[in-house]
Amino acid sequence: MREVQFDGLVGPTHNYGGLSPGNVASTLHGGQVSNPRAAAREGLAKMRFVQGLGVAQAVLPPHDRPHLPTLRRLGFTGSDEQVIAAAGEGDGFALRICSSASAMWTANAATVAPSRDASDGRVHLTPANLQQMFHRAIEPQTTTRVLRAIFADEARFAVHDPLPGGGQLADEGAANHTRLETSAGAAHVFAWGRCAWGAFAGPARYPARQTREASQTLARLHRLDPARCVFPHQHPEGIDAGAFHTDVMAVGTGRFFMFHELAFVDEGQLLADLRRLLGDELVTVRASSHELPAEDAVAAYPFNSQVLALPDGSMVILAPEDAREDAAARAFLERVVAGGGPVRAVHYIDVRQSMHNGGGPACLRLRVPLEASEIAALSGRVLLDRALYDALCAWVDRHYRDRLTPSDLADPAVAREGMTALDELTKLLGLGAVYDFQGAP
Ligand code: SUG
Repeated sequence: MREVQFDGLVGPTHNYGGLSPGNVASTLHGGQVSNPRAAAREGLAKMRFVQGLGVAQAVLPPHDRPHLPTLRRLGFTGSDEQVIAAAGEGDGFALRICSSASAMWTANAATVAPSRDASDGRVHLTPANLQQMFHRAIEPQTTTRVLRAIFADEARFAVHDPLPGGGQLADEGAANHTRLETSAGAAHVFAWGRCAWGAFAGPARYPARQTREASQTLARLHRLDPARCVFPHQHPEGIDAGAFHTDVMAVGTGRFFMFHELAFVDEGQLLADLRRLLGDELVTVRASSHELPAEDAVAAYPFNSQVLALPDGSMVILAPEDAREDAAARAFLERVVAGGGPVRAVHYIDVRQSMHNGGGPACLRLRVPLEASEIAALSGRVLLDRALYDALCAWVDRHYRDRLTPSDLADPAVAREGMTALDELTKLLGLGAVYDFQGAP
């Protein structure tokens, strides 16, 4: 089994809309000028780097934005041009919440279980409903179509509908899920920030996004052994410091898990459960607030790194450039490498365009553990090789602007350019019709 990294291609409307309260970077950079072309190129460079390490890398397409069907549902009428112009009036908020390129953060696209952990022997994917933020709640329909186009073989893959139930089953996808594995077996860590039913200690300043009930439903839907699932509570102080998803303060894969002391409320219980399920092979590294203040963890994102298992069995961390520049974050990552565990090196990568919206390397990828036969059964041309990388770079250079402000979204040319680009992309990736403007069902 190999963990395939499915990265989201950054969409042509990548902009700083200031749309995510509780996501410190999004609020801080709201209204600034973005560079969609540079953002897409940074993402592609990261994918190329990962593939160069010998790790399987794949791509997921961006979504069509501004999303005209949603704008029409909000009551804007007339031609596409009229809809966009009316939604852009005043403070342009309606247009902004329908124009984010947020589908690029594919750690929030879905939650995934490998076939070897599911009792029916299939790979399970549930697209996240992303109920908590309007601009993200319009992603699941297209995400479902895209995943069904790629994971089309129903004998091997089950792509479920997003969870029902509105805010009570609010689900943010794999950003709150970690699969660990040793020779003793696998363990699934499903973290949550609030309960739909029942009392809990919640954050005071910022919203908690994932519900415990959503996490429990995913474990059941994916046919996991309940005895191998744990459901820790995200620390409310961590959320209030800006850890809106678990992956802002914790990351792990295989036999390695690192976390900040403000990631979970009861880390003692979590570690005891993991030790019981995974035995002594599991290596954990904890950062205290003294060693790594929460502000540094949130600003520099050392935990929002990719932990990648290389073909020789060793691991590397792919961290954002910002973590190299932050003394405390860098010292922590250096301690991880020096500690004698499976992680042999830290590589730093510049994904600043995404970071300014609160999305680090780990947000930009969805991990899908697949057997070789399952990789061979994927539909479309989504596995990255040199030729696809070159084709995607040329596609970005042909279609993307190098400057975009939230107010530019009112220009109907932005929507037209996006549709032309995405139509071409679906042909390049061999996906068929996945967008509303292509008449997808
Ligand atoms: O949902 N930012 C995203 C960042 C998602 C990061 N993902 C993970 N941690 N896995 C969010 O808050 C900002 C968009 C804006 O403000 O324009 C945004 O949606």
